[in-house]
Amino acid sequence: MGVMARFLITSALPYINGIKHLGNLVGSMLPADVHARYRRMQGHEVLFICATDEHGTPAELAAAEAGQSVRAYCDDQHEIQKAACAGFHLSFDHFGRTSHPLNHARTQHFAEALERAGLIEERVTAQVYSVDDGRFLPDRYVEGTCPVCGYEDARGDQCDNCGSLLDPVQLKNPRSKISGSTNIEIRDTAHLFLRQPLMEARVRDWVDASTQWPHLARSIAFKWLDEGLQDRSITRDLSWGIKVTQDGAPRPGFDSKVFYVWFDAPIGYIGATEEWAAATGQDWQRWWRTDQGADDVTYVQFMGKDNVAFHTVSFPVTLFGSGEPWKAVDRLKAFNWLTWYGGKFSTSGKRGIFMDQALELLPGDYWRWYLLANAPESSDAAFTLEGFQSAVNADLANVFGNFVNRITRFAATKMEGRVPGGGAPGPLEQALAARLADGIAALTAHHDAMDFRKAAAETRALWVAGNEYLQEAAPWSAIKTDPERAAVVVRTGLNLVTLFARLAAPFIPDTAQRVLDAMAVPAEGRGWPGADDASLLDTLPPGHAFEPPPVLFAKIEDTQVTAWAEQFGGGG
Ligand code: B3M
Ligand code: ZN
Repeated sequence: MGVMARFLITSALPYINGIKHLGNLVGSMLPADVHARYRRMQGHEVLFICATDEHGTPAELAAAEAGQSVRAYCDDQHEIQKAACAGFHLSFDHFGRTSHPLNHARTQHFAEALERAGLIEERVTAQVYSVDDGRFLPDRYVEGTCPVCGYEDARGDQCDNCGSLLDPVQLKNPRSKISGSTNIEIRDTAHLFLRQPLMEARVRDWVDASTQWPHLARSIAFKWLDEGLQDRSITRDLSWGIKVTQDGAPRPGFDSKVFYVWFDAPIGYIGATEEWAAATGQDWQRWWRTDQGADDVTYVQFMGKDNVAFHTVSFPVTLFGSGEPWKAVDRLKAFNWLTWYGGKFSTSGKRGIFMDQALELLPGDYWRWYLLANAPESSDAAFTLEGFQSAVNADLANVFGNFVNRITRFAATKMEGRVPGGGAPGPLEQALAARLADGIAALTAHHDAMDFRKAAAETRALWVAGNEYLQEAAPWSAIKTDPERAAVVVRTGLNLVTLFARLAAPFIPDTAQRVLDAMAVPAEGRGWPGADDASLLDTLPPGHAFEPPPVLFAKIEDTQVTAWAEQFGGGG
């Protein structure tokens, strides 16, 4: 085991309103979990943090639709999302809430530090007010006629017809998207503006130095920087959210306003870590304050590409602008979109499978494998039921499941359920050992690089190599003429079972655990194997007792695909 390192891993925070679909899952939380598991298996110290993102207009509107107070709605939805994440074996150290008082306090702390640093300015601006809704309307909740092209369904922030970026007050015949009311006024209202341009040079230098980021992330960050940072309003006329303070007291004139959701959400990574510390008695500052030990932490973030700018520009403006020594992201993995047969997932359009629905059909590992093997990394990727069926039946059932089943059942009957001794490895085993060393080195490199599709492909290739070895060594024939030879092959095969389970554990953790439990592998034997481990095929010593694992995966039948296509809008 090399020197132990420390990894802080965060996934983009899922919005509170509604259970997430499989695209949200594979675009942040799931790959973050794979990486957290991988780093833990290597023996590193890992803190894996996520939370529900609970503020903003969507939460208010969803609660109203559900006939609940916003708080009651968020309380329910947080538990629903937490349960769905558990069903997919997402191993967060803490799954917090941006509505937690600790995040309120931390957000207010940052706003006041930014104000002391001269980066906050209070300004009065003209905003769209809906008299019938009794509220100011956020940009996306104003509709009307585009002043540029005349399109009548333009939104307050952008016209989808001509692409113009708009200010809601420019719309002609404005109407409320919430109620449809046209009883609209333009009213002055005060807001806090974060003077981002003053931090532009500091952020650019940091992005310049962040050479480890993938190209997609760097290009988005530079695009925003090259366009020139703007002063950004960080408060909204909403009642649900984090109250605006000044010097620790309610800010005069802001009692009907809260911080903008994208100001408090990234701070939620810190807030959720403080929740974790409060719940466990651990020290959170050694993860987030570079003056308290966080300088030796590698901070890795996972998100969809639409969140990159907020994480590489806006959030760093907050961290650096505070003038305090906060840990900023070191590595970042951004995903494109998972589509449903090339189109969008849609709750209302009944297109696509959502996390809770998936778990009603099959256990989490089935989905984990296909989503990661087909992850939308360098481009969008389509989820298809046919692709899912093929990955489950070929990779999981036929290659991995069948391998485990064949060798463990053979050994259970012919070797009394114990690892046989005797015989010495021959040329076949030497060739296999060389293949394993190369494969584990390649797989380790793919996990280090967070290349999930490549890591899944290499994991599968190793399973295939194990099947080919068994086919060629054929213990069921050897046992008739050369028991010592048969003993070598069975011993090798049983050790391959545990090795393959360890290598697959970051992807299909529940299955891996069931295999390692059945093989009675002790905890200290479940770490990430080193490519140069000489003992890869001897971790189970002769005489070691085991039970054949249960059948690991059931094949997906064509009738199921047909039924699911009907239910979830498959087939394009
Ligand atoms: N809640 C997810 C999204 O934009 C958003 C991420 C916040 S991470 C601080 O879909
Ligand atoms: Zn237009």
